[in-house]
Amino acid sequence: MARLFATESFGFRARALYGVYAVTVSVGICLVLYGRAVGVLSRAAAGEAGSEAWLWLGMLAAELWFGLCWIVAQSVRRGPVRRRAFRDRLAARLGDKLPCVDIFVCTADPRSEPPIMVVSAVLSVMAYSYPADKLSVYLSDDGCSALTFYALWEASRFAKLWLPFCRRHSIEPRSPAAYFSETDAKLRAGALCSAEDWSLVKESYKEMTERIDSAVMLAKVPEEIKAMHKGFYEWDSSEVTSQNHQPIVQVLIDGKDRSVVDNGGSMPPTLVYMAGEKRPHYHHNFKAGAMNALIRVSSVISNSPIILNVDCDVYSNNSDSIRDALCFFMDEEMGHKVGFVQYPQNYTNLTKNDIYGNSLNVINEVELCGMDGVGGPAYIGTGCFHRRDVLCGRSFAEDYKHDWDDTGITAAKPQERIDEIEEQAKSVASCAYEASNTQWGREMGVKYGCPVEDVITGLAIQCRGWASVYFNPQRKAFLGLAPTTLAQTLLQHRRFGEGNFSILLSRYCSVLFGHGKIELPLQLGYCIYGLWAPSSLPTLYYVIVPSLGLLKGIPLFPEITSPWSIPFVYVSAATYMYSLYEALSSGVTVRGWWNGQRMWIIKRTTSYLFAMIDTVSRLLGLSAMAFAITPKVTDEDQSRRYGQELLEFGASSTSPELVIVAATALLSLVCLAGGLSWVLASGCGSTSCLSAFCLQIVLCGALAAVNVPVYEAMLLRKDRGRMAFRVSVAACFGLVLPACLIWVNVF
Ligand SMILES: *[C@@H]1O[C@H](CO)[C@@H](O)[C@H](O)[C@H]1NC(C)=O
Ligand SMILES: CC(=O)N[C@H]1CO[C@H](CO)[C@@H](O)[C@@H]1O
Repeated sequence: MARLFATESFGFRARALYGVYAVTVSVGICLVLYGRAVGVLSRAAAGEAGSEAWLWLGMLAAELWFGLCWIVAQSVRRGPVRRRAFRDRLAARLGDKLPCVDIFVCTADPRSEPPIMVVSAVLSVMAYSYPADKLSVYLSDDGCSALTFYALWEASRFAKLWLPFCRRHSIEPRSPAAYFSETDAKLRAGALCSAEDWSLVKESYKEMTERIDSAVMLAKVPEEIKAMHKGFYEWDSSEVTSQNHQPIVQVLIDGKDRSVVDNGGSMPPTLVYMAGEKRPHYHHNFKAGAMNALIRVSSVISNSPIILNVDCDVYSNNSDSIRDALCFFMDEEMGHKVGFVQYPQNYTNLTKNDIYGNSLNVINEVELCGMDGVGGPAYIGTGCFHRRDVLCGRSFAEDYKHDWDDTGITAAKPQERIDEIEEQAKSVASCAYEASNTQWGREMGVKYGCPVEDVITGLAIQCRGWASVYFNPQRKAFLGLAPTTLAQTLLQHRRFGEGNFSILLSRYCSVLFGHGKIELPLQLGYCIYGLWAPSSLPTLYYVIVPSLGLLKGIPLFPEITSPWSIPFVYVSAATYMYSLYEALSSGVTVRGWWNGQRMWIIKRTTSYLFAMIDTVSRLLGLSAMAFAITPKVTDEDQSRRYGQELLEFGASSTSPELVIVAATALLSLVCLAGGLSWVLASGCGSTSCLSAFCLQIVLCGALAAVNVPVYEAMLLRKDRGRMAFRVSVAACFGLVLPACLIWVNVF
């Protein structure tokens, strides 16, 4: 029987070339470390320059760490694979005998995630080309906001116009916001529909947007609308706040009810609003708690065997994605092993040169493919299809066979009225339910207690024997919104860094937890992200100490004329060339790569530093876990600068992150200028001096070059996104100047 999917290897065009690269760089790293160790010993033995030996020891430690990170990163670079799905074979085999699918959309806060954006995400997944009676869409509102409920209610009405329109004209993408943001002429040409039909839908979308936006602005649902759905009465009591409220489950559309017919004469999918109960004395576990409540609520309402979850800032860009994903689950030979199918996280609103290095291209195009080659990608929390069984804690067994015929409630409980189902669903979304059923968050559902709960959940699934599949089609299936300011980017990475580092330190550390259950390269693959946060210290050392050394005339690298400098030069040149190659082959521009290098340093010296401090202080019990949502709102002015690829420092903001960015940038510049003038004015009068400081000058010069946009923001720019004057002053007089003075006088 023909397979439903194919797997092929790809990668460095000539595998042999990759082998040469990997072997020579490994040898180079060993020589660097050896040369460094010899240098430390000889300086220690020389005695009189005692402090120099300590500085060399610090360099040795940093280089050991970078070498370790490099080796870990190679674990997923040896055999990346790509998957293809044969949707037409699936159709030929199954016809319309498809399994039911539940789709979970999670939102948390109507201020940072505007309801109109959530509505577009929901509409885009409701519009999948899939039998509507087999599709159920659930929105979890962790902010328990009447405004979000109102927006969803509006969406349930607009869906009756939108879904038949999508189907009639096969339009793509099926998020109305994304669709109507294209120019009219282009759309009309693509959609091939009558002008009246088209303007009717467009007008109606515009009106809905205005109603929702004005309700959000007034922070109030219009009185006359409240009477139109019983769900609004859930917010009548003044006791309902986002942190303290009863469980709310409202079925807005019952897709099984044949009397609900959309304007095109066919049924829309089921649409459910849920806000899991929150009480001050119960821990609600953030998104993981919401996901688990969704799993239970949906088991009462539709109980589909396949679950897709997406974030609320993501929309579906391909109405056939469900069928693609099913090819992996339903393949006769391998399908029964597949626990989840992960799609990459792609963004719509990246600028050409990706100023904040947010594209995740290398992760999407290289690392996740590499993990797939050695056992399966991590679960990254959005754009992922799971088996319900797997999410609920089932272990894999060789004889596992899913009976696709009898799962999901298509017409079950016809005698039960919606109200009864809602009551039942509310009881499983209550705090008391989890308190009495303590396996949730541990053995069942998404795991609790970590800011990146998705990753450990996926790891545990793989450790229970399931394979996972990474599917990265040419045409992207899900498109989300990337952070568009520096502050948002740094916040997001602080959370990533903290989450992955706490996994590394917890009992879920992939090397311990996965030992004997998943392959070693996959165990190491998970560590790549865990090493981000602790990398902050060696990076800071490398950014600060060689620059200061140059200022004072302390050589920290071998002389360029000595053979020991060769491995330094080779390892840096080869790894940077390879990283450029990897970036270019993943669709990043050269400037994008360069911007990525700047962000690499900024993230490591700020986000990951704070991530590490947060993690350690949490482990010591000094602070509790927080879950920072990256806001998806920017003002027009900021968007314009984002479009122009100007770094956004927010002229009035003065966070410690910004002071560090300014200080490290300034330090490189000051030390480069000071060092160069000193060397060129022949502070030591010969070429041997230049030779001793050559590598340090190159490093310091590269740091200064990569920071040029930071200097511009501090000194030249006039717009509202420049660096605040106070930040520059604080960095200059609070950090850089004292550091230089102390350094010059002490060492
Ligand atoms: C999104 O889908 C459209 C087709 O509707 C396609 O042309 C486009 O390339 C897709 N976007 C991405 C980023 O793949
Ligand atoms: C929501 C959001 O931030 N959208 C932005 C995406 O990026 C473009 C520029 O490329 C901005 O104009 C949008 O405002």
